[in-house]
Amino acid sequence: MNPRLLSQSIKARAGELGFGPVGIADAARSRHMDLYRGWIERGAHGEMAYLARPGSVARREDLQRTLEGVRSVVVVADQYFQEDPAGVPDDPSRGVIARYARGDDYHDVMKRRLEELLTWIQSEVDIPIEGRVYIDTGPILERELASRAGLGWFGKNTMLIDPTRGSYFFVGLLLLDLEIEPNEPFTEDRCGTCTACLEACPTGALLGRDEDGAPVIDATRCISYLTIEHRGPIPRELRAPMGNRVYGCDICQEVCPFSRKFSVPSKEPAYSPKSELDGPPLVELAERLLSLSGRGFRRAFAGSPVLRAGRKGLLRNVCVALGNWGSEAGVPVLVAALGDPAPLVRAHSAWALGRIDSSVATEALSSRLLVEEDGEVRDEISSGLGSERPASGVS
Ligand code: B12
Ligand code: SF4
Ligand code: SF4
Repeated sequence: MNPRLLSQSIKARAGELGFGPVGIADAARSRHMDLYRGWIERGAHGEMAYLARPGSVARREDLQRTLEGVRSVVVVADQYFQEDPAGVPDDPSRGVIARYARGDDYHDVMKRRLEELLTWIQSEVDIPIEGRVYIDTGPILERELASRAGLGWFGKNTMLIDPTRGSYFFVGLLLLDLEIEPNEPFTEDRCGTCTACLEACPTGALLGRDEDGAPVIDATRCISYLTIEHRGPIPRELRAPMGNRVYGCDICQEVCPFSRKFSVPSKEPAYSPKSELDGPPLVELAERLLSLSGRGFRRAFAGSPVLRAGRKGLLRNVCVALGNWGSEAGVPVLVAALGDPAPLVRAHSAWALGRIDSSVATEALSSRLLVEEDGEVRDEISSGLGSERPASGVS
């Protein structure tokens, strides 16, 4: 089949499978590796070691290292926008889970459909062809390929933005050793003088554009990183700015005029929010998590993106949100969390109790200090009680 016809029929088939928009990129080497390497050298990726491994950096630069003979990349967008439930995010007693994580895991949903597309292409062309499906997890610069396939531009919030649909879409790739007519790259910057996302980011993670025009993020300050990827304690100065965001963050998309104007709810039923992840009351969510073991958590949240934070990580985040709410109604569950087997959970519940002006909270902290053996938890309790770290109550 000729490359132009092939491009048209692949796009039509991908549209039937629920993707849109769809573009084709050539398989040339990345033009932005200096930026990528500089970002890693500055440590802006934090604990996401998979982004820095030398072999995987080389694969990001050159797609041939992933699929020998690759000639084209089919880039699909999958729209996932969901409206917030009434009261969310303004009600501090409820947790906000990022839109992408309220339904089923997009990796599974998109992989099935992209594999179907690959099988269909293999049956359409009369020569044997190789293909590889990638959604998010491979060492590939997905957004660079998406902009080369004409899908949109890099906004100052670092998201790839489609000028007529906004940025609430996932990117999926199909690498093929087949020549397909590529789209024109998207070369404009439509942000203009707008700086809404830079002003709205509560933690100052967005640093604006560099001298080449690339948007820069310090991922170690981003709430999405802190609540999903980061495994240890959340830096104290970033806890209050997290507000009630307990998993991921959409603030820099919520304020973007393109997303505000064009986002419409996704038609994919698998992305419909599950009620327990759609603005859950913080107390209920904390009680549920405390009642689950690590294995119970994995079973209860199987197939959901929130699995990635793990039981400890999610409880840590919920404790921070309870502290930010600052209500006495959160004290009983935080006192229960102060006895959790995980020091990370105990430390964050101590911080949260320290922010709630209540005698029950103070008494719980004082009693725990008598038996607590973990140094970091003791530090959190002491600073929650507003004192220096006292001598250990245990030998
Ligand atoms: C690591 C990662 C993160 C990190 C770091 C985010 C970041 N901005 O880099 C954290 C955990 C913070 C994160 C958060 C989120 N992520 Co994320 N993440 C990724 C991942 C796995 C790698 C991104 C990466 O390599 N970053 C390093 C930077 C340097 O690379 P880059 O962002 O691609 O930037 C390029 C440009 O700067 C370009 N460039 C260089 N020079 C120039 C010059 C000019 C003029 C221009 C225009 C560009 C340009 O070069 C870079 C390399 O190509 C991708 C999937 C993938 N494999 O690409 C998903 C991905 C970017 N994430 C995604 C999503 C949905 C999110 C969240 C919205 C989730 C949430 N709600 O919490 C947030 C958004 C936060 C934000 N504002 O970025 C989507 C984005 C879809 C879209 N429309 O853009 C992706 C593509 C996953 C997917 N397959 O759909 N994420
Ligand atoms: S996702 Fe949230 S914390 Fe991260 S850059 Fe955007 S607004 Fe800032
Ligand atoms: S909020 Fe404004 S500056 Fe930020 S990405 Fe959207 S248009 Fe660009």
